[in-house]
Amino acid sequence: MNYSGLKEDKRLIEAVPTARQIAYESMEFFCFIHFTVNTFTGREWGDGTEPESIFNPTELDAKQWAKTAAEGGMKGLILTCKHHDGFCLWPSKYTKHSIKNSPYKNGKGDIVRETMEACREYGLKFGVYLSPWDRNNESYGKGKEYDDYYVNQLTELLTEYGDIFVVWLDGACGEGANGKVQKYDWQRYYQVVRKLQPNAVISISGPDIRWCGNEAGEVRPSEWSVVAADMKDPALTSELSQQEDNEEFRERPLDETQSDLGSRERLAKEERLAWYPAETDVSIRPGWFYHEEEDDKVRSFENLKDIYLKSVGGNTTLLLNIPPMKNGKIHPTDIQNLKQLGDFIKESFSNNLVEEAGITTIPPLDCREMSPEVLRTDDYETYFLNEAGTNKLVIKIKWIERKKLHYLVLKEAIPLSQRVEAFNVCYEENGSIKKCYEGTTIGYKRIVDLKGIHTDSLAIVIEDSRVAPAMAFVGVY
Ligand code: FUL
Repeated sequence: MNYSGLKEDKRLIEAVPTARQIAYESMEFFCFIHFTVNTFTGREWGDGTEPESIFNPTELDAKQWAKTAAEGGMKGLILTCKHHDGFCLWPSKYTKHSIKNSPYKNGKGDIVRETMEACREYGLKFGVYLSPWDRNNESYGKGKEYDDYYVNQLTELLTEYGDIFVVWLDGACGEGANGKVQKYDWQRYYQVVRKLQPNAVISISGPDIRWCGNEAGEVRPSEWSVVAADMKDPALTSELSQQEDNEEFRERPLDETQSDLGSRERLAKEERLAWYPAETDVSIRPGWFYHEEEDDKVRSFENLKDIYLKSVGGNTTLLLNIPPMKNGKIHPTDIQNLKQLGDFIKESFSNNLVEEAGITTIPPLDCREMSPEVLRTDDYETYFLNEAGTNKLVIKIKWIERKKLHYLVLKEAIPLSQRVEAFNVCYEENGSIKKCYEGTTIGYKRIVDLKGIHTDSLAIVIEDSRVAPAMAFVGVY
């Protein structure tokens, strides 16, 4: 897309991330654990009538969950403390429908605590999923009475389990036309989170992180973190997931109306813009919960790698679901594929070849205040900001000898918003310049697959940007 005809719109870069959004985005990759009565009934959405007696994981091992996540390269873990069926994995004071009336540890167990402690042990941050849609509690549909119940439960989770890095608010509700109607008091929920865990992001039906719009691991080629502020309205996510959750829904691709959320044309008529970055949420299996019959449908390492590169490398965070089996452990196939992914991430991105290369820019701004040398360090303390009014920038990387190159990692200085709209990557081979990639957005991070090219010089050509580009990091591996 050539934007040179369109006027620069400074509003587009006025939307910037909060400190808590930056902290969350920088963690990049998280584990989702879906575990509840559905694991025992074989369903995806429980109806709330399941007896507590069926919940009996005899070998539950939260340390195994945390170890699997850490070895898979994840930095945090989110547990379904209560799914739509209303069953609580902690002994909530406010309902009988919980682990305390199940055979698990004779009613003395607390899986939220076990998981939180395991996360601490393996260096993961811990987050909570507390489904607003509750098919068990009789106050559901009674307005404030249910809001009180929800807030009480939220308060338990946010005060008794240490630091929480995210509260994942699911907008799903399958009550249908004749079902119960509960108008959630979202603002009240948000206030409780802000008060009790000020560093936590509130995602999906919350104001900090948005749902990418599908559950298939699909990522927009141009993912913008600056979108219309209206997108923060939780009615939007609820609307998108009103229907019965099934494999067809989960594999549903994005439709055209959802493919462009942030181009200049798309935002031209929007009055209010916001920094509202996307999260890719996807399961390692067809279902969100474990079903034995899906043991041969676990996503392969190659598939997981592809999703990782496109999502984390496509300006979204990645939330990958790993559902434990009935016994409370993760299946060996899931562990194995995830371990391969973790090893791949570790090996692929550990040795930044820019460290041993010369780095220059056109236009050259190589004065003390603005040297491209800062692009070697992966932080936002220093960044390379092009001269005001100059939206084109070439970053050249030059080695003494030819190297085999697999991946290029680019990061914008997102504290200055998201600016780059079009770029390409060129390299030199036998005296001629070849283009090996053409892309649009960068944002928090773009990973470019360089497909093992051999070269001694690489050029990143930023062709268009909303205003002068501000780059934080360049890595070549
Ligand atoms: C959806 C829910 O309906 C699914 O069961 C699952 O929890 C997924 C992550 O979100 O909205």
